Amino acid sequence: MEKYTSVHDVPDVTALLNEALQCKKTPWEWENLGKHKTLGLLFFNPSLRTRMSTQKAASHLGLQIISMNIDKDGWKIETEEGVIMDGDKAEHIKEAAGVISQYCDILGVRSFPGLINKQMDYQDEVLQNFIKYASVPVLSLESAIRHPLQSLADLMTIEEHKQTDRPKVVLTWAPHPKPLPQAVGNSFAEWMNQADVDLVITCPEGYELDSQFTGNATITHNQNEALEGADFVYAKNWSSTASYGQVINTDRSWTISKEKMALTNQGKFMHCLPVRRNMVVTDDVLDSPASLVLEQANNRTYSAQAVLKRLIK
Ligand code: SN0
Repeated sequence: MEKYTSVHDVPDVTALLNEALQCKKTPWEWENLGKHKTLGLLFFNPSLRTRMSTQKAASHLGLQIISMNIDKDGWKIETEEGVIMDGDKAEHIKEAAGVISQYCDILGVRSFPGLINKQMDYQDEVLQNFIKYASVPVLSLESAIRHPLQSLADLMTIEEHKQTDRPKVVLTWAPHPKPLPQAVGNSFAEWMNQADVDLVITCPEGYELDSQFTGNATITHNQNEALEGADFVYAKNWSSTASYGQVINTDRSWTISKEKMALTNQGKFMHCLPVRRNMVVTDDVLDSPASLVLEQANNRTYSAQAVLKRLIK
C-alpha cells in the first residue's frame, strides 16, 4: 500500500482484516520488519488512543517513533498555493512535508475539519497536501472526513463478536454539547459498505451523511425502528450536515439507554471513544457487558500494526 487514507486504499479488505487479527495473536512476529526505520506522527488535534495504539503497533514492528503535537510545538503551517506569507503562518506545507520525509520513512497525520466551510473540509486539504508533498507513505490518523484506523478496529471488533454471518449493524447519531467532525460516522459507514453486514443509519433531520460514504445503507430518521433487532449499535455524534458544522439538535431522546438497547437483538454497544457519558450513552449501558468500547480501543493497536506492516513494505 502506498498510503492509508480510506477503505479505497485497501485492495483486499478481508485480507487486511485477517492480517490485523493475526497481529493480535502474534504481535511480536515481525519485530524486525521496521528495523532502522522511523515512523513520524503529526498531531494537529488531541489524541489518546490513536497516539498510544499507533506507537505501540510501531514498537511491535521495531520502528522508531517521532511524535509531535504540531499545532502546539511546531510552526503554524500554510497549505494554500502561491500566497504571500505575511500572516501568522511561518512554514509552508511544501517545506514541512519535504523535511519530514527526510527524517521519517512513514508519516501519520491527524487533522480535524474547521467545520465552517463544507467544501473546504471535504477536500481534506492538510492530509492531501502531505500526500502530495511528502516522498514517503502517508497514513491518516483521522482526517477532516475519515478515520480509517478506527474503522478497521471496528470491523475487527464486529468480526470477533458477531453471532450470525450477516449481522444487523446500526449507526446512530447521538446528542453532544459541541459540534464534532463527521469523520468517524463517514468512515464507519464506508467500511461497513465493504463488509457483509446489514447496515442501517439513523439520525435526526439535517444530519444525513454524504451518500459517498453511506452507500447502500438503509437510512431512517426513526431511531427506535432502526434499533429493532440490531446486533450492533454504533453510537456517534456528528455535527449537522445541512447547517454545516452546527449543533441543530440536542434532543436527549436520542441518547442510547437501557430502554433503547432493549429494542435490539441483545445488541452490543460500540463507540470509538472519547464518549460523553449520559449524553451519547447512559452509564448503565456503557458499564454493562454489552459494551465493546474497550475491545474496540484494544483493537486499535492491531489495526494500526496491520496497516504499518503494509506501509513498511
Ligand atoms: C473526535 C471526533 O471526530 O468526533 C475524535 C473521535 C475519535 N471527538 C471529539 O472531538 C470529542 C470531543 C469532545 O469534547 O467530546
